Amino acid sequence: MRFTEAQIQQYETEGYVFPIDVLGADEVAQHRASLEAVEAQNGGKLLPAQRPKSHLLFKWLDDLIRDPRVLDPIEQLIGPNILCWNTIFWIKDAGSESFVSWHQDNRYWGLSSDKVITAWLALSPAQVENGCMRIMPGTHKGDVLNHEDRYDDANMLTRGQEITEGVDDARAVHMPLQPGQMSIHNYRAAHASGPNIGTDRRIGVSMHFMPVETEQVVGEWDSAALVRGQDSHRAFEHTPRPMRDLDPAIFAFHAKAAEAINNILYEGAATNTAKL
Ligand SMILES: O=C(O)CCC(=O)C(=O)O
Repeated sequence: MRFTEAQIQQYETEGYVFPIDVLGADEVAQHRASLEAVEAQNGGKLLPAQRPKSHLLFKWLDDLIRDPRVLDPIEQLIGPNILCWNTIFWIKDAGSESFVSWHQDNRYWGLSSDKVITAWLALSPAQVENGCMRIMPGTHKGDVLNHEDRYDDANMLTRGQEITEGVDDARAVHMPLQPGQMSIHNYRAAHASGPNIGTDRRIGVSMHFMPVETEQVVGEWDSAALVRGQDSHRAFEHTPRPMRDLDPAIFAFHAKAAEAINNILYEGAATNTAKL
């Protein structure tokens, strides 16, 4: 899939594009089953430490971040040499109050580039009633807005960080997706999502892509997968590839990489509530 000129223009001016067809129904079913098999080993939920850098835990996800159906449109926006910094699951069970407050990711990720793109792929329906993402058009072009740490247990963000002013809910755009579709947004764009009052789980996985010239300016050590092209910059250690789901050969690398991200996300916070 390649973006049309109109989609590229939409991304530049509004900061997002959706929906983009990526996976067929069989692939969605297989990936969801793989995820739910790991959840079943832990009583029905991923462990907190299994949410970040999850391409090191799920082989299909490590393949997906290199899949031309995902990368071809990303390359049109950020060029041919691409790193995937992180992959995170965002799961809201049916009836769950979990939500995501309005935030901009460039405030927290310690990445030097303005070009970082989040691709958010749905493994179940992500509709308004089960808490699909909402985005504030154009906020990727402005300043970083003021955020406050609110530490709400139902908030899926590390510190419950929330933009205190500059967001007008009436202008927000919902980004509903069918299973197998993805949205993309610039990580500077303010986004949020509500609770799941639907009857199915809302399962999404986000993949964060950036040009190889990007640097980590908060953490001393960080890692990323080289998913396309060459990395002449080598600012991030390249992540090893799992041979299968939960490949024990790279458990230690995953633990180190997840902890590094956790420390970056909590930098300057009063409390680190993650249980890695
Ligand atoms: O899944 C959600 O509702 C929010 C995801 C998010 O904040 C992100 O991918 O950056």
